[in-house]
Amino acid sequence: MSTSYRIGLVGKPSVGKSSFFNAATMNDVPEGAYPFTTIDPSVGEAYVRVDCAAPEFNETCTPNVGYCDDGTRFVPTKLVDVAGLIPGAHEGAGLGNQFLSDLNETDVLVHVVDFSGQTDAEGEATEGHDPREDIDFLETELDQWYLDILEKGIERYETGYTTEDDAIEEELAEQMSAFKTSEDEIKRLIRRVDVGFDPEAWDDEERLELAREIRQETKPMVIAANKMDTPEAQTNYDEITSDPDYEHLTIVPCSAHAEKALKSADQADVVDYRPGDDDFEITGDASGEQKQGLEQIRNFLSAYGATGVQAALETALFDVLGVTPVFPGGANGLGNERGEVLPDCYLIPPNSTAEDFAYSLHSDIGDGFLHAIDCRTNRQLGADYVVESRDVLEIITTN
Ligand SMILES: Nc1nc2c(ncn2[C@@H]2O[C@H](COP(=O)(O)OP(=O)(O)O)[C@@H](O)[C@H]2O)c(=O)[nH]1
Ligand SMILES: [Mg+2]
Repeated sequence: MSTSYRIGLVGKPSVGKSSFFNAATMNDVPEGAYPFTTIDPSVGEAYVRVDCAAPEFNETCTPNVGYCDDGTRFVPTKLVDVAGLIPGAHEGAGLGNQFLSDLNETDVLVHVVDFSGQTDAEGEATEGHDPREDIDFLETELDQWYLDILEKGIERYETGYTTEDDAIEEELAEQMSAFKTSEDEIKRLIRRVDVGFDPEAWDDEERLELAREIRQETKPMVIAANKMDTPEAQTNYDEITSDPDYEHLTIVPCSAHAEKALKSADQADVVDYRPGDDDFEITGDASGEQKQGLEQIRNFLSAYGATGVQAALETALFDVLGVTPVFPGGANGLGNERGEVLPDCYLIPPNSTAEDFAYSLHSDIGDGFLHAIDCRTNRQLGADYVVESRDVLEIITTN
């Protein structure tokens, strides 16, 4: 059993969430330039790329899930189209509550922002809207939501629902358990904002600051600067990526339209395109108009390196969340007893040890853990070894 990550697509209406979702999953979800097309959150399977380890062993892999294309593994991950972000969501307006509970189920967010500035705060058509407003809006909204919950925890602590010697981090970790945080993490964040451990002494600003820290830590986020195929978006992108106030953000230039067009053309055998690549080949008959469209996309790819859909997902999972891809293997050959070669690529939490990895395979394997073997070097690794990206590991157990 491997850990399953959920990447949530968020953003105000009409920024291109459904288009991004469809491009990434090629599922059929209604799209349209009007609010609330997607009432229910849509969950689909997307892929993240991992360089396959099999070629290093002169082997050809046989993936159990996902697929391998010329040395690139496409490892499945869950993608959720979280509709319903509107101003005032945390106060329960509109689809707000549903939005927040769906959000709770995600590990990392891709905030889809319409960089063309052609949708206003409510998702209606406009001109010259500053995408920075949308970035700020979502952050503020999430911070308020966290602050509300933080305040409840502080209140409980102060009114003595807890036993006397309970620490504040214990109360807050419990109150914020939906965010998958821990006492240690809360403690570390309280230290980081440097407010001391007596919540009665925290003023409003300090509470908000702490809420913000906890939010950033438990709900990390990438910004997909979407509609980058428009000149307005390109101008905004240049401006925002050189604005020092937005330096701390991870912004990935993106065209959901381009990704979708290439995948559709690939399925129709008009082009040969591997998702995430920086180029494609025209292999079939294309009309003059279609060719022209494809050449425009080719220009986009050479300017931005890719359509950005794959890049946004991978940046979220690997760079922002720090997930580690690891291959279970055998030191005496990669094949298992069923003749499968490197059938799995697991995505495990950052800083997982060899023993953690064993537990993620199966609790029995974790319980019986003796040591791991690095299949590339045949070196023996102890329980505390921190797994590195693309390790190929065999776990040796007592049973
Ligand atoms: N130019 C351009 N338009 C896009 C792109 N992605 C989405 N759109 C358009 O933006 C509008 C809203 O898209 P949709 O996916 O329904 O947005 P959602 O409300 O956030 O799910 C539609 O007209 C899309 O065709 C893109 O990459 N480039
Ligand atoms: Mg939608």
